[in-house]
Amino acid sequence: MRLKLAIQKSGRLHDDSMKLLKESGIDIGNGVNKLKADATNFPLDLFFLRDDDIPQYVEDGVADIGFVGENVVYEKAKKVEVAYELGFGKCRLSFAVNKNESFTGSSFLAGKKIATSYPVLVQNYLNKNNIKAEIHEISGSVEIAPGIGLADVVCDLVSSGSTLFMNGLKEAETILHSQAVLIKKAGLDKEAAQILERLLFRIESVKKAKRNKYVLLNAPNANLDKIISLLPGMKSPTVVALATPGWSSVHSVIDESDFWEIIEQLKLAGAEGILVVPIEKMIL
Ligand code: PRT
Ligand code: ZN
Repeated sequence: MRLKLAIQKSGRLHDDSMKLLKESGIDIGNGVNKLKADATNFPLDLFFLRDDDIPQYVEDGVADIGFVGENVVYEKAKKVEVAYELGFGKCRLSFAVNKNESFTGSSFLAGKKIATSYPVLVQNYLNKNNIKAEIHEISGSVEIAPGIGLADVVCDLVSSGSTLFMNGLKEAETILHSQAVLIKKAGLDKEAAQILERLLFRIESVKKAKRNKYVLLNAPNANLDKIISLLPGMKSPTVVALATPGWSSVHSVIDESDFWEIIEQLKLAGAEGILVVPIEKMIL
């Protein structure tokens, strides 16, 4: 039994998807120019598809799981389950208006022509806010629609905002925050579910490692208690005596979110020679 994973053939999610598999210790055999490739050291087969087709393939069971943007998952509304947030491909789906226009909230959209590649998500938003507007579905270059008189408003994916800016538009309201997620077929059989669990365990270890740093520092023994209290570590910090009397080396793991704050406090508590090292995998 092998688990079938659908990923984007080429485009914004392809490289990060491949990188995550590689970091999870999964070697992919043949090149990506084919439709399919097999992992050589894990029971996983890869299918390379257009991102728009991934939810359908997973619903049909052609693939058991897929890596795809939430924007596509919710737009396609197929019978698939979001099993895990992968943390890359982050963007938002937003309404944007001419930069000179003053957007007054959702009522601004009433009676307007809206160009988008996400008609379902836009219609859901309009329904929720009880607004009637005209949706023009466009498959690409949505941002040029106002300039050529095709629409008054666009609803498109934004990451840096530079595409909107270059087209004289400004972001007005976000209707969805999106990232790449792992979707799975509803009712995955037991054996496939077990392989998925192994895969998720590896992915989680990679993600956890990225969020954390290994820290080594020298501390005067007089301040050791204070320094240890600042460093939780996986269980507790490792403390090793230095050759210089009265000093110890302290090793620990710090989460990215409070990294700088802890480093500052460590310095105040007399820590010296602080080294920060990336972690490759983290298994708890
Ligand atoms: O060929 P295929 O159909 O597989 O690919 P595609 O062309 O439909 O999709 P692709 O590769 O462009 O994007 C794949 C996924 O990446 C999307 O479904 C999102 O989940 C995610 N993603 C993340 C983005 C962006 N960021 C993004 N910025 N997808 C598109 N954009 C576009 C946006 O549409 C706009 O044209 O980038 C432009 C805006 O970027 P900024 O940085 O100028 O704001
Ligand atoms: Zn696409």
